[in-house]
Amino acid sequence: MDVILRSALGLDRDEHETFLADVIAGLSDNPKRLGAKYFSDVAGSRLFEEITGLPEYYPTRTEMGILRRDGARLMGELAPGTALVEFGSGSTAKVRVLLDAAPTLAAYVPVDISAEFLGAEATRLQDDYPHLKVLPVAADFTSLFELPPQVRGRPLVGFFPGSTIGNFEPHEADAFLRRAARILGPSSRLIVGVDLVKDERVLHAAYNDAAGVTARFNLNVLTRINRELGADFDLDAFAHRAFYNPARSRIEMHLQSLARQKVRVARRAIPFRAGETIHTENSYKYTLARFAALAAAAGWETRAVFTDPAEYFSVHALTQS
Ligand code: AVI
Repeated sequence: MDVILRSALGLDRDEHETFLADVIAGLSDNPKRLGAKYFSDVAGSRLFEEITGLPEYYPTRTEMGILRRDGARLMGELAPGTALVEFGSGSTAKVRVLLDAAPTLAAYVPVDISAEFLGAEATRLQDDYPHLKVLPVAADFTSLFELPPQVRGRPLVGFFPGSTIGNFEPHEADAFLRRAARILGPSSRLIVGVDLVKDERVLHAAYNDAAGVTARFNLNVLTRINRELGADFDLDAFAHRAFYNPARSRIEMHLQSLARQKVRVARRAIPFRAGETIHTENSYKYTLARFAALAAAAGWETRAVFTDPAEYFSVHALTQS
């Protein structure tokens, strides 16, 4: 499981209204678009978990390999009482590798939008690491939030794995890094997983797997809109399209209308031309230098970078400059 699990547990009334407003606005736009955050209902989260184990989807296992090999060096020397703060802790698989590599860590703060999910994972983790103070925070890490009082004044290390930063637009990635600096405070550190620019064929395969799981993941957003917003998308009339856009260094995911058609969403008729697409996700790929520059502009100095031998994926150890 990865960070995308974080909002898998259903929407409250306000979130439902926001979902509807976002869908209507996105489908009325030109080109049409939908927010990638809406992938993560229960089915979408399961499909994403399946994606992370696909032979073509290298990021998860490659990052895990780097954390296993270089976890101790990534964490470096830790001052007594150091706390680890994870942004969007969908699953604890990756942080467990860091906790094992840094047994002197005093506290772990998983920050996640889903309080229920967070509670279950945090309890399991607390049982497995009894010496560690596990202090979950239910918050949206894409806005400012308060750390628990127990970690204020402690040395802090942030952790943001999975190249989730690649799903942010560059200005959002900059804003995230600046916010993380404010939340973690002066002299803190941040460990970030970042997917790298590479042979387009490798990238293409990772988002167009032979088993069609990524296609089901992409199309699932339409199933969700049908179910939760009373829409009538015909899933056979749309196809998954994912391709690398070299000018923007990003994988783009789209859903392409296979015919001229009208779709009803909450009593509105949304027209589609044959071939028209809904842009559903971007996954930015960085070079090491480009990510270091992004981090530097947001106030983070690169202390060390670890990659796999093929340089498919990178994990950056940053300190506040
Ligand atoms: C969650 N995120 C880092 C994934 C990615 O690779 O951008 C989401 C994903 N979309 C399709 N496959 C995986």
